[in-house]
Amino acid sequence: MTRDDTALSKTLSYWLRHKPESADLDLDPAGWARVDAVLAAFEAGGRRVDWETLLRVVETNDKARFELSADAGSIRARQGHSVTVAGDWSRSDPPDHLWHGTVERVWPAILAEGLQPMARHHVHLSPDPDTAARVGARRGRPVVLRVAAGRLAAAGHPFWVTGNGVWLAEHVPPDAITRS
Ligand code: HQG
Repeated sequence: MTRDDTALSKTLSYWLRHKPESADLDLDPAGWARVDAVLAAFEAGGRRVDWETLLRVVETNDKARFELSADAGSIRARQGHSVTVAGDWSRSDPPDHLWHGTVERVWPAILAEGLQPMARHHVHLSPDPDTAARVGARRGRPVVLRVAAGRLAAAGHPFWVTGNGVWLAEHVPPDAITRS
């Protein structure tokens, strides 16, 4: 992604995950906004973005953060919301292990109370340790945690997987976490 596309992606994340009202956008219950309203919001903010540019940001986004509806009339964030959306992620049986990347300073809290969703709706888990290390590295030197997802699922904890391979859980108790 170019620098401009990254800036657009950040603005879209903010609108579609956190503050749709800041751009006068209405999200439907599943988190969809109308594409024409999004383009109008960019224009209102003094940044003309055309449809081809928006499509490129959706298609080349490094983490496939956004998706377009089948008719390409609507756009939404795939996950990571703080606004309430009724996710249509699929409930799914996870692999035996999933991974979470974090940093040293929060490890004592995680050890005491497990992984919490914090400002998001879900705990985000990665399918492999390398991805988790990249997630953790956003905040400092990464600490990678292994989560016994298969055992939790067998004990009745729900897991969901998003269209771009991010696993979601409600909470991960400390006894299911191993520091790797
Ligand atoms: C930590 C990005 C204290 C947790 C990434 C993390 C990912 C606790 C932070 C996606 C805790 C929350 C999600 C506890 C968890 N006490 N701290 N009990 N439990 N934490 O950003 O997983 O670019 O909400 O370890 O790449 O870091 O947005 O979650 O450090 O895929 O698309 O609290 O966000 O993707 O931070 O990242 P976040 P995350 P996007």
